[in-house]
Amino acid sequence: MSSPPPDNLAPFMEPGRLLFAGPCEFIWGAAEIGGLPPMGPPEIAFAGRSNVGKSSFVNALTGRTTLARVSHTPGRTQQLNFFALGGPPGAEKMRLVDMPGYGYAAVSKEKSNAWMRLMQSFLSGRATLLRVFVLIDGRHGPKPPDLETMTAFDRAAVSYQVALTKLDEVKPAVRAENIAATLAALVKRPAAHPEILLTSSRSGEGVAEFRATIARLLSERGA
Ligand SMILES: Nc1nc2c(ncn2[C@@H]2O[C@H](COP(=O)(O)OP(=O)(O)OP(=O)(O)O)[C@@H](O)[C@H]2O)c(=O)[nH]1
Ligand SMILES: [Mg+2]
Repeated sequence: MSSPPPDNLAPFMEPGRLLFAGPCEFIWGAAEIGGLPPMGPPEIAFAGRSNVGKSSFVNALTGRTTLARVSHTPGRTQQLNFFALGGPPGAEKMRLVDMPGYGYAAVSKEKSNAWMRLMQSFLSGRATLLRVFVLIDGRHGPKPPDLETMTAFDRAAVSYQVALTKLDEVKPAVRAENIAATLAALVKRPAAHPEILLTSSRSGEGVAEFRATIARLLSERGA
């Protein structure tokens, strides 16, 4: 938290803070492909293995504790949850989309296949989707399901950026190793953003930089 943001992010720290300073409201839950909300303002989505901390991070970004439901038990989030940010629902500046996790064996194959189809259909057919953030557990670095997901995004040309989570629990040596392994896994991935985000929703590490990254993304797309 103490190190300054990279130069290219510095101008977006304040716009990022402001974007997330206002209200953020749950607007829509989609449990099936036909149930997606009509496209509107730009969207960003959160993907990652079950229990990696997606819903917790949505809460950390928006400064809430109970906006997105969090659980010790993997498989908590069971639909695509849409949140309106930067304005009242209907006039929001953008939307955040919290998604179910992948790679959790205790969720029935049938259910997890249905979630995967739902996510694939959303991610590949959404003109208003700016970027998917792929959250990877910073305690372990990328695992096979993470690599498979990134490969699927590369093939479908879904633009994504990786963030490491739960870094409050990671000792410096392991942290350096897992950062290196993550960067190595991103080389030659055409749809991957080259920079990774280092985060913890518990300590607040990287939250301000994440907000700035989103503000920069909005400004790049002229939104
Ligand atoms: N130490 C630590 N634990 C965290 C952090 N973020 C989340 N957790 C814990 O990780 C568990 C899972 O968090 P969730 O936010 O529900 O994870 P999720 O990725 O949304 O999980 P699914 O919805 O099941 O895919 C909870 O017990 C959280 O308290 C973090 O930054 N640090
Ligand atoms: Mg969740």
